[in-house]
Amino acid sequence: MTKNPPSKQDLFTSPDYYNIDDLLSEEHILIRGSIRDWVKREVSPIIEEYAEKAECPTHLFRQLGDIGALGPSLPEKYGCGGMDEIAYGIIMQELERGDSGIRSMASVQGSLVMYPIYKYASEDIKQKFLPKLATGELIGCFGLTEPDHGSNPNGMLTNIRDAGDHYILNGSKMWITNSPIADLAVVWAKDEDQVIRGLIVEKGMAGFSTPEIHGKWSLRASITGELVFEDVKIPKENVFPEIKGLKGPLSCLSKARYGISWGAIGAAMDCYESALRYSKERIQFGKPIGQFQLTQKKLAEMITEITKAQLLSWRLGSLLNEGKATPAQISMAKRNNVHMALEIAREARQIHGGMGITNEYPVMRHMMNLETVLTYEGTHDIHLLITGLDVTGLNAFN
Ligand code: TGC
Ligand code: FAD
Repeated sequence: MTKNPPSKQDLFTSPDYYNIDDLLSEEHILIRGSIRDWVKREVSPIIEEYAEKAECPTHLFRQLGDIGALGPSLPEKYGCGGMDEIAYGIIMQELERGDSGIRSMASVQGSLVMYPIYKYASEDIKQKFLPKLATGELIGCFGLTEPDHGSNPNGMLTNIRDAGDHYILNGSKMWITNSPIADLAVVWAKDEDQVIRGLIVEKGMAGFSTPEIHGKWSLRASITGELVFEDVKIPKENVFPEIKGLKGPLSCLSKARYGISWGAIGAAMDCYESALRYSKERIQFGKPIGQFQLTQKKLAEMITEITKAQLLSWRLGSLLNEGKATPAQISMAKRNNVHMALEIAREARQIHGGMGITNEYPVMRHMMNLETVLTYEGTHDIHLLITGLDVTGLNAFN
């Protein structure tokens, strides 16, 4: 993979229109600086080529471990960072500023694989997997969605059957980030009583395969696949003992959705900064396009929406730190901020004119990525209905 020419420098600084940095601790600012430096050094120079070739930069997993981006808010005794929720959010913001696919690598590993193992597995299983997942030596994936059950995971068909000293797993999962390169999968399946259970499936288990999904125009630097289970023998200790029902996987999604609310801000900031810079450099009708009122309207609305999103995620992080955030509050931030970022990417693309569709600028890549982010971890409309249910008490799902 060739690196970009040195002329294509990453000049990102990050806007802070409301002095939101004053709400952050010194540690938060230090963490942000170190993740930002890493993204500038390791992600920005290669990301366009990887996205163009639809290849996942798997060599970055170990580096994500080195910079503390894998499970940053889980306890240090398992090799994790022990950080607060705001620090976790800031890390996701900086990673997604680089590319949503890089943030996906970290948020799936931390929130969807390490978190359920930490929260629901036995101590032996935690010791076996968490330290190696934290360093990126092991890669994990999360299997909830099925070919016929996306927004409605409760209808899942994947099932486990008790076979004495082990379980037998059958079924399939679809659209699974990292599945073709994963060493283990956290999978959700129904038992004989139709109760959803969580379990760990390990690479190499007989009857387990992970075919890759090709042809994505979005999240191209992230690898996606299926999980196929044909009479897979699962040791009993790999099944989470206590957690039962949909709240198991949904509790993991709450963690990841919160991270995405910050990540989307990163993508939006990158598009905004690129558009702002371009608007001052690009001359039409004898003046910079940034001098036209219509361009200024776009930029003014962008920075307003970014600022509102920053405040939303910061406040949500504070509520999470205090143990007070509700799943519906998390839903609102995920939906609002991803939609905001996608709108900004589209407007920024317009400000760049024809150049906006090329890989000279990051906006089209962010825009295409955000189409996935709008859909995964609960679609935009599902999150609207979660808020609708929360404010009316009336359930649109049943
Ligand atoms: P419902 O009856 O509402 O809830 C069932 C149980 O779960 C509890 N609960 C939650 N618990 C923790 N966190 C949350 N966010 C929770 N939301 C609900 C709820 O209290 C209840 O508990 P209990 O004790 O009463 O049993 O369930 P429902 O079947 O009506 O479904 C509701 C709905 C539609 C909101 C839910 O199914 C949903 O969120 N659907 C969207 C599916 C989704 O988000 N899939 C994501 C797949 S993973 C993914 O996309 C990863 S992308 C990774 C990347 O690359 O970054
Ligand atoms: P559907 O549920 O079929 O929805 C189609 C449309 O119908 C949507 O617009 C939806 O909003 C709408 N709709 C559905 N129900 C309702 C309703 N009740 N009211 C109004 N509108 C409704 N899943 C995992 O488990 N693990 C992963 O790692 C993972 N990674 C992913 C990576 C990528 C690149 C993608 C694209 C998806 C990934 N997903 C993953 C799956 C993702 O979570 C699902 O795509 C998402 O939940 C939507 O499910 P679906 O695609 O089946 O769409």
